[in-house]
Amino acid sequence: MYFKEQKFLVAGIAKSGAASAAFLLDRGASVAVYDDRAEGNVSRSMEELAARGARVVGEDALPDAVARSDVLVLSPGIPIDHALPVAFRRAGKRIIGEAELGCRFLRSPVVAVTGTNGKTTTVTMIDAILRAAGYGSFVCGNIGVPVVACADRYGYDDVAVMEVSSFQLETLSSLRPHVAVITNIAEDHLDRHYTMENYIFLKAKMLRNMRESEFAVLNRDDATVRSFAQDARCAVRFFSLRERTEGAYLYEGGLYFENEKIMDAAALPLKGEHNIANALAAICAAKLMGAESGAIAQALSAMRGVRHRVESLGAVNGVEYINDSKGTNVDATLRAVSCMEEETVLLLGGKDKGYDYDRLFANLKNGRVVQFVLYGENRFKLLNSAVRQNESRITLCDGFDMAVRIGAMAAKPGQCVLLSPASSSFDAFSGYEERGDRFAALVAKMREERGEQTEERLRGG
Ligand code: UMA
Repeated sequence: MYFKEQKFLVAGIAKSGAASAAFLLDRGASVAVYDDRAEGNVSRSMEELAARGARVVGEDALPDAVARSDVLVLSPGIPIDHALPVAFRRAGKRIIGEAELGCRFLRSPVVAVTGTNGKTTTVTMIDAILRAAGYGSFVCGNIGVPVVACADRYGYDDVAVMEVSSFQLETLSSLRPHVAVITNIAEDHLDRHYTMENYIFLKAKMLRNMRESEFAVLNRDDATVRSFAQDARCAVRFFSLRERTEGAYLYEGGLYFENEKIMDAAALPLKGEHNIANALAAICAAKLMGAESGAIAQALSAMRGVRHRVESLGAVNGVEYINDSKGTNVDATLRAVSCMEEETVLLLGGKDKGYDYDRLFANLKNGRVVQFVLYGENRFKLLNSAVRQNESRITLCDGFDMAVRIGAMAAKPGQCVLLSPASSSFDAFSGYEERGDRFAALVAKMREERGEQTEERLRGG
């Protein structure tokens, strides 16, 4: 990539775009920056980049910017059918994602993790294991750290544990991990990718550049993920909760890697069957990277939950509040509910991603959920599904704060209020983190109103 001879337009100036623009400016490239919503933090970032030599482009100047630029660097949050990439494609010009730019310059070997659910937990587990085993491991990608921001910071002796989303895979072609993990595939992001075929195609893209000396770690219990083995040109290992397989598996309560017992499943602090699957995926990846079994057991036994993923916020008035703001699809919410030991009031809603919520209500019919509080932009779609499933334990409201208050009123001491919305947050928040933080702030306010002390409890996600 010839930085000084090409003109770059960077679109979407949040974390990814700001890091991409800074990376390019550092190399003396000509950089223009654009965002559909140039306000707040975004406009502050744009000002900082302008002070370093970037040209800030407004909507009116976009056609001219497209004509003057050679390469569009796209943030993962901007869909590939947005008018700007479409204009670039029409003009026969290149489009790359932030992760693509990062992967072209990242020197460290990569352990990449994709899938619908469990990515962040699995990445966190692999990183913890590798660090316990003495590797210079770091996390990057969809977990909140742009890949491009790591390119200069880490070297050949480090290991990048990269969370890769389907959004990033749209514009990613140079990724060639040493180990690639695919956790599972369920319905997600259909508002962006339109069909399951497109979504599965993107997930499969992660293995495309891999060859004999590299390893795919696939979920054997997931038919779609298992089928990726057929076309893989790299070596394949599996992980399974159900059968002894070539790779990592659960057998008589133990977590095994190819006939060697690594630890008891009961020693995992993170609860739920899905977390055993995440741990098996992590064990398999770590073993293929050469980690010692002792380091694996030690790191997994010390694992704490991931923020916004079935995270206990403690109790107020005898009701425990659980933040699973990261539960943005139906499967994630079903997994979160499966972790609940008490009767649960479930807060559901936000921006629809094209889901079939009938499946959600059908699966929760005879479980621990005692009340559903539906809120947000998609509340009527949720309500229609609930009615179709003869679900009557429902309260409907508009905003998020009201939903939390209603949840608190509905729950009795000894029960839980679980925020696991099965929807994205973008109807009212900048992301799931902001929504989870708002939930935590509202719980803290209720605690303060009652004059109670904080009581943290580990639950794990
Ligand atoms: N924007 C536009 N036009 C649009 C859409 C967005 O101009 O049509 C602008 C917004 O105004 C905003 C910027 O683009 O300023 C947002 O870009 P972004 O959404 O890519 O935000 P980043 O902060 O760069 O975060 C991205 C990932 N976000 C998304 O994929 C939506 C983060 O994943 C990731 O952690 C970060 O890069 C670092 O790699 C978040 C996520 O929600 C956690 N991911 C999805 C998920 O996990 O389900 C895929």
